[in-house]
Amino acid sequence: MDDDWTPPYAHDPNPHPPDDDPALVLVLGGRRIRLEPADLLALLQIELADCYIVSTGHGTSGPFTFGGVALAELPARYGAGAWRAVDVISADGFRTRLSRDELARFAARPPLLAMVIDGMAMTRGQGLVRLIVPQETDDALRQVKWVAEVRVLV
Ligand SMILES: Nc1nc2c(c(=O)[nH]1)N[C@H]1C(S)=C(S)[C@@H](COP(=O)(O)O)O[C@H]1N2
Ligand SMILES: [Mo]
Repeated sequence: MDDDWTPPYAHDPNPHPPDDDPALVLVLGGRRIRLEPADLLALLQIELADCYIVSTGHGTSGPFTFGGVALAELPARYGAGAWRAVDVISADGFRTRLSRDELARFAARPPLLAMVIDGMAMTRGQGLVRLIVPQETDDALRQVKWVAEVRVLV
């Protein structure tokens, strides 16, 4: 596995999108695959009801129903073999890591790359494309807005 970084987290959520480009790059086995929201919308869509964003700074929002692609779908779909974890990194340098074991344990409510919120297309301001990890209920450090890179680690 790559460097096991300590996330540069401050509980100081950024309300402003760093740029206008909602595409993300899937980094997998030496390849860099650019995926637009439309590419993700062409894959199997999953809906997760009763999701909350729990900010330790400005309170809890929700419940929301998020729609999108299961994060665990991407390594399989794009031909990763023995992958061990996925790093999800935003355009403003926020990030989280989900291990393959965690994603398997969470499969009943799979962490999503979300593009829909309460039946509406998510706006860039709302986080498009946003990682939603429904199992995280004590803070929102894994609810990464503006996903710019998904890096598959072997
Ligand atoms: N890209 C990015 N995602 C982020 C953050 C951030 O600063 N940048 N802050 C996190 C934190 S600490 C919180 S509390 C929530 C805030 O989500 P909200 O803007 O939907 O309330 O986003 C999380 N995701
Ligand atoms: Mo937060």
